[in-house]
Amino acid sequence: MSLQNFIESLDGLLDEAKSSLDTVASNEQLEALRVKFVGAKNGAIKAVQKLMGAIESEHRPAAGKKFNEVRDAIQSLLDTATDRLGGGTKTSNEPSVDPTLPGVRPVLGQLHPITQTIEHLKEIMGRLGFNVTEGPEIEDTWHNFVALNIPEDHPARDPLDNFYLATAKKQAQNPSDRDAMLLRSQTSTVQIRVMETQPLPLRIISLGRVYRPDAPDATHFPMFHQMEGLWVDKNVTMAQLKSVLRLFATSYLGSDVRVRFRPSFFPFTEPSVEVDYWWNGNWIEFGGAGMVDPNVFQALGIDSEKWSGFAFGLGVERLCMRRFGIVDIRDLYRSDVRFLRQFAS
Ligand code: FA5
Repeated sequence: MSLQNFIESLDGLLDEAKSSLDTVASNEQLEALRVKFVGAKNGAIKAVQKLMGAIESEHRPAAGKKFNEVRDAIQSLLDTATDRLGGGTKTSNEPSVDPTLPGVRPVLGQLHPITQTIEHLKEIMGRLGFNVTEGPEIEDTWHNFVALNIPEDHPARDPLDNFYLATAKKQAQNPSDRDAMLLRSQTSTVQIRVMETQPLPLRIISLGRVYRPDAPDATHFPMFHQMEGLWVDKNVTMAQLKSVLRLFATSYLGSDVRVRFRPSFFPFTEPSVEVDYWWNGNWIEFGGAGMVDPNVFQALGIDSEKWSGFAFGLGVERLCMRRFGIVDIRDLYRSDVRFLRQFAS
């Protein structure tokens, strides 16, 4: 092949590339042209390169130079077309997106209503001087029952009413087994842990999950949260307990909330009460409370002649439901974002 013919075919190829790449209108067409001109297997450039072998050796340097020029020129035409269609590094000032289109609003997460409630309760109780403490969700029977004055034969310890851990299977046969572990059934366990470790006087709350094999219904769930409160000092009275709970209820549920105390029984308080609020024509129980039983102080080596205290345990879900107007506790745990999103913090 003569040098002249080789140069002519290269010029022809460049002309063809120019006219098609200057007007290419879509990325699909551009891709087809890229394959056509510079495709590694059957591209036109490749085909012309193969012809170089047939050129007389004295003309080969000139042919190689021309080949390189045309190959680079076609590549730069491809780059320009790519930029123009918005596919590559931008070289023109033309925006590749339409800035006048409305933006896509990012979906923001938010705190679960129960988490919001917990934060709110901590804030209210903090203002009343209660410090926040924590305790483990997996407990031994000493903290969950024995130290709380719940005797071995008490129905509250029944394996059917608790989530004993598999390691404690033998508990079913022997409820007095002190090594048995369970998912705590109440946050009152934290009362014991705090009095074991912190100096008196003390004023604490503890918020966390508790577990009971209760059948789910509108107001019961097998996992729920409680807020435990404990105030131990000299001369703590039932009147103070009632004032604190009333203050708490009006701060959290509004000044018009109606609260009532019903005489009740808990092994670890004496006297004991159950605490209800009025909602939608019914009294709803939201917690239990009472004066710390001297037996509890004694189990911990605390002088019950010198120290007195009150304790309370409130259901966090029921407080949250009342505040947000949620009528079925199960809705809180269906993980339906459309439902949960309604309760923005
Ligand atoms: C107790 O758990 C006592 N530890 C409370 C206490 C603490 C009394 C300190 C005295 C001194 P009770 O089992 O009643 O008490 O539960 C307290 C609250 O937890 C209930 O009023 C209710 O609001 C909530 N609750 C109980 N069971 C469930 C459940 N399955 N689902 C949702 N909330 C529940």
